[in-house]
Amino acid sequence: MSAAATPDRSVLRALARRVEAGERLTREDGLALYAHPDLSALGALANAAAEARHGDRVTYNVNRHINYSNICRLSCMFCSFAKKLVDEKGIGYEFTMEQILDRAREAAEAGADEVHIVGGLHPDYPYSYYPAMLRAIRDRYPSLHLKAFTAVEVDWFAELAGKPVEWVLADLREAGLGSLPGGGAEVLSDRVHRKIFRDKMPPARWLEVHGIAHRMGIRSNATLLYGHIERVEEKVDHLLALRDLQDRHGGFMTYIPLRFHNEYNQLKNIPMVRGVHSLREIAVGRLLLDNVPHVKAYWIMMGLDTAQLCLQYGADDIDGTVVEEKITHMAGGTTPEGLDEGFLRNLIREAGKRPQRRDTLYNPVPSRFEGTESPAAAPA
Ligand code: V47
Repeated sequence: MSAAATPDRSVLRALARRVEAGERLTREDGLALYAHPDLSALGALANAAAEARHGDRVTYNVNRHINYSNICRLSCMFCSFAKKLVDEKGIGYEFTMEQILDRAREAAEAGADEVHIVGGLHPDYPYSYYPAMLRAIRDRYPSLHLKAFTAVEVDWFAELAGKPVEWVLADLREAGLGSLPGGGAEVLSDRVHRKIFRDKMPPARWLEVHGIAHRMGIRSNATLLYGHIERVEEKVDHLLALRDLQDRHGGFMTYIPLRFHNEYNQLKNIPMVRGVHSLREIAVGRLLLDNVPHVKAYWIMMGLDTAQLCLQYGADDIDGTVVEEKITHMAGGTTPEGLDEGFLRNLIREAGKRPQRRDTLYNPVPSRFEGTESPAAAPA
């Protein structure tokens, strides 16, 4: 092993003492965590931080994604989902309201607790389409929590309505909105914004929209898109910006690092990062974001094996059953589009953790599997 790769355990031991004492980590600490060569020691520290909060519990939900249309006025270089026109093969598509409601019905009939609704920035839909969609789902299937619309969509709706974001969020909440998903943050860096998502709203606006939601009592999630052109300092600054906003209003529930997928988009020459990279993202996120309760290993983007390992590296949530997913799968994703609840629980048990079904807001939900599983680890 070269001198540069020799793990400097004293750095991590010193950090561990500070984490245990409840001390906040600095930007320099964040850089040191990203650079630290002993990944398993870093994982153990992050796992201890997760267990201090959650014990051995790992949560998941029974949910369904509805990507209502991928027609989008933006052209982000990392995105394979967005299309300009509806086509016969359905690569560019618009679900009818009936197709949306069919999916919501299937979710309700399957006993789901949540539908996760996001789409492109459609250039022609009027503002009224969006609250009407929520209202139609809510009125028919009131048991479903509607986690809907990224900050980017909300900002676009404000432009369409000619109203402030506060007004839009209040109107959507009235129509059934339960919370906001964490998408659209990409990397909160002006450089990365300029280079690969310049026509999307700027990073400061993403933070502003979430801050407004939090002030109004609407909870949300936060993502980081990693594994493309971003620099380590930019990821640390991204995490610190989330931590700072969380200090102010406390509305983030979950941090979700998203692994970039490179097929059918303008960044196809960048090789996709592998498992060890994802493990580090989870561990660093857990340690730097001392005020965000949950860290999610999104199995759809990480892959099942890596997501499962992440449960020993600081993640305490593995997302949900999903059922139908387009954003990752149009970019070459190879995971299944959905998993059943029993499978998710086994993934968690095999990782040495205790599965707990939850709703969107992390309240425990009883599972039909409870009491039927053997206490030993799940089948190999
Ligand atoms: O906003 C787009 C990202 C996000 C690609 O809040 C890509 O619980 C990888 O935000 N490769 C949508 N990622 C997904 C998302 C999400 C997923 C699961 C749970 C939650 C939650 C949120 O996917 C987009 C964008 O950042 N994305 N293209 C790509 N090629």
